Amino acid sequence: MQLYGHPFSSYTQKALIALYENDTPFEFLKLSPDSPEVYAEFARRWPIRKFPLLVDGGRQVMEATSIIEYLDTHHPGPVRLIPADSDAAVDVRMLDRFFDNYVSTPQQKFVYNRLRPEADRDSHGVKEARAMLDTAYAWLDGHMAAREWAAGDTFTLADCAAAPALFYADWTHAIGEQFLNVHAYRARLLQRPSFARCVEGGRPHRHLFPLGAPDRD
Ligand SMILES: N[C@@H](CCC(=O)N[C@@H](CS)C(=O)NCC(=O)O)C(=O)O
Repeated sequence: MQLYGHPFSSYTQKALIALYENDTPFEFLKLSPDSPEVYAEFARRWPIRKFPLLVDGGRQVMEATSIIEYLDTHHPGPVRLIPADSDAAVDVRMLDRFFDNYVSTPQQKFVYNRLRPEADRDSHGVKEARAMLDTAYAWLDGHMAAREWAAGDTFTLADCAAAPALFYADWTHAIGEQFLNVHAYRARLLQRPSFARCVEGGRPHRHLFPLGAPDRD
């Protein structure tokens, strides 16, 4: 299998966590200006040009969530990231949507806004994104009060989504000090070996963070 992505990209890390959790063999195809031919093949395969993208022989899978679903179906390992119980899986998928839609998406709004020319910036959109993050942090704090991982006792797809989402969201718009459960969860995610490996992989690229990476984590 081949995974197209970038080590500093949150959604690439989401897929990498799943691969690392089960020690699944794959080749990483880094999207970088140094390898225009890799990017050209990626863009040919997926004109939407959002990464990661997984290629497995004749099959290609877009979207980090779908990549994790695909791995769990076709290359399962000891760590099952989607529960076999279909009702438990509903919760996992619901929480995966929460982290993508209400943490990652507003976080990316800040980043993409900063990358725009000053005259094209969207201050109203950023204000809305900030409010969304605050609401998401508050909801998550209550949700995590009695949980180790997002969907309960075991590490799942939802935690693969949560780890990079909360990692970068806290850099972008700090999680309030009062949200102790969210801070504790983020710290647990940072200690998880699969995500710790992603953080190390991204470390040399911190200068790319458009909002300025803090000197921590
Ligand atoms: N919905 C996609 C989102 C992927 C995404 O936003 N990827 C970012 C990197 S973290 C990207 O491709 N950015 C490049 C761009 O927007 O041009 C997924 O879940 O995989």
